[in-house]
Amino acid sequence: MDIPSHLLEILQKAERVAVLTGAGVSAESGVATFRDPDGLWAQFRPEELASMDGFLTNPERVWQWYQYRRTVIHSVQPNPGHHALAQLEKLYPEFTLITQNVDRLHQAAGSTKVLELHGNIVENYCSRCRTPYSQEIDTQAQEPPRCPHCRALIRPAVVWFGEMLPADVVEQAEEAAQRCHVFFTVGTSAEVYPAAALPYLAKRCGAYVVELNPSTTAFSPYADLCIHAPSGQSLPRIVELLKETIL
Ligand code: BJW
Ligand code: ZN
Repeated sequence: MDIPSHLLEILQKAERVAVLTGAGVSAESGVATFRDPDGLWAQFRPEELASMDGFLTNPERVWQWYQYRRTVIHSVQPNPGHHALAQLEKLYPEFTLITQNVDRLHQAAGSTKVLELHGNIVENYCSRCRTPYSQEIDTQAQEPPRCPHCRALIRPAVVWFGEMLPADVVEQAEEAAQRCHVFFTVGTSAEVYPAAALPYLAKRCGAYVVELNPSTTAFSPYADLCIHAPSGQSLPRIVELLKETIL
């Protein structure tokens, strides 16, 4: 895998770096992506499992799907890509890690500040009164519990299709995209908005935008540089070379 020397020169000079990650970053940990041929949406219908309509139509089915994914996520570890991003954070005075992932593997790898655009799969909240229920739910339960305050169904703390993303998180992500000198878009198909708009925003605001993905995406034609390799390989190599040039 070739890491062009001009990328290292740009990274050496940069003071502000932002990174957007997607499901591909966790693929090498054994977490399925969504839109790859072996991804979750090849097996399951997104509108049935990742929407409020789907949840209200069949709460048990949706709850069991999330319980299954929770057991997968509890059994996996961060991979070299996650660890490299945790190291990259330490090299810059201003570093922003924005993720669409709900698996918390960035935090497990040691990233200290992670902007979670699509929430997380660990916690829950009441679908009516929005009372948060953080990790107090029995992961073996086969149907969603009811909120003790209002008796409505408790749901996973993820963002489903048609739902607004947390406004404060989006605001911080957009600010980072606007301010950064280098923006990485890593392991995402760049198809789901508003997250997919961030690399375009960064580019419009003058950042050098690098895509790390084994495949071509909707954003690839607009990237300044595409490195077609698994992020568990490209990210550690970039960090290794950067450390060599800085020291
Ligand atoms: C590797 C690799 C390796 C493999 N290394 N890489 C029409 C046009 C525009 C927008 C819309 C539209 N119709 C509706 C919308 C809005 C909608 C949307 O964008 N839909 C598009 C699909 C068209 N967005 C929303 O609804 C969002 N809310 C919103 O817009 O609110 C305003 C609004 C309100 C009311 C009405 C309309 C608008 C919410 C989006 C929520 C997304 N939720 C999910 C599920 C989260 C919970 C859960 O996990 O169950 O988030 S969907 C799913 O997709 C998940 C992901 O975070 C998200 C993005 O996927 P990601 O991460 O990119 O994964 P993949 O699988 O797509 O790609 C993996 C990539 O990895 C691939 O490129 C591989 O090549 C690569 N890869 N191995 C590196 N080893
Ligand atoms: Zn409630």
